[in-house]
Amino acid sequence: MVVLMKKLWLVVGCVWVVGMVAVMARGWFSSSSKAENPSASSGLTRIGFSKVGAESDWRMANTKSMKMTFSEKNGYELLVEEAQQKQSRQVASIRNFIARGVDYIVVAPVTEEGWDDVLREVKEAKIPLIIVDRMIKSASDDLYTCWVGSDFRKEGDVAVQWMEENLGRERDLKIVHLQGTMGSSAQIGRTAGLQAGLERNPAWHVVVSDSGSFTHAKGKEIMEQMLRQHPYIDVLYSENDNMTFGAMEAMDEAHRSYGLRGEITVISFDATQAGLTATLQGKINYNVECNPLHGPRVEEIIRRLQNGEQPEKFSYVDEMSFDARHITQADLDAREY
Ligand code: GYE
Repeated sequence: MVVLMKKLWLVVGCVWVVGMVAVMARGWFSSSSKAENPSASSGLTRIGFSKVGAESDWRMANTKSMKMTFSEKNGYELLVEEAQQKQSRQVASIRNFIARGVDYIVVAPVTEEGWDDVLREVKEAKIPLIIVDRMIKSASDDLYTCWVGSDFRKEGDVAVQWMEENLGRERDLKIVHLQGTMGSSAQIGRTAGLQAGLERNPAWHVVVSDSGSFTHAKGKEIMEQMLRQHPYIDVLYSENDNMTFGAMEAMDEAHRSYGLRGEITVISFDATQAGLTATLQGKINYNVECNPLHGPRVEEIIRRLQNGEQPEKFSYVDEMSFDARHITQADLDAREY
């Protein structure tokens, strides 16, 4: 009996030792493959993401890309706060992320100005801050780790170059200009491209320029007014696809023709699924891509930081553009967003 008990204790002891070794090994492997400084309790890298809002298809695709990349399965806990296009809400979110002690803060800023104070607070808290999509203007580049996004000025230049080559530089063009959220990099860059085109081509005129805040509803509202006030319009230069869709609705309702076979030439930005569909249908003449799939790009930056490497301070995404006369179904099929 005593011998039997001794054997039983031996077996129990062995099972316990093997179990402990397995648990320790698991902990060691998971911490070495995740963040350098993962949040103690969960073992996940915690990321606070402050997004602009839900104003456009582009934004939806951007949010989806971030959520898919920074999933629990991939070793992250992503805290997403949406700001309804208000900077004050973004500042509050960033303070909240500091208070919660996240490992990284990612901000897609609504406008460029007014960030210095909160950036200093992030710096003092020693949390790396990655800016994505739109840019900020700050007293010093040292107030954030790095930025990744689009060259919005180049997007505007590409659109204007197409107008010069296809509509003519001598023509008396009457242009309706639908602007995005005023003070956002996407608006500033795309507007600057048009502005430069106007300076180069004195025959071109902007009949009205107004901000539709990148939304369908506002794009429609402004275009309705413009169509009532201006019987002759040659070009709609709309700074994103969603405002373009709103303007298209207004033009349909007012029985005004547009696109490849119409009176008004339509220039748009983003080239989302829906935007490219309208381009393939000949409703948008020229669509300049703006790529929202930043999740993997931000992850790469975080990976570098975790490895003690210094990521590029500014990284621009390569982008394309689509002409309704040349776009194919294959271009649309290849679109991921
Ligand atoms: O073009 C627009 C969105 O900042 C690049 O914001 C982004 C812009 C995008 O609402 O659709």
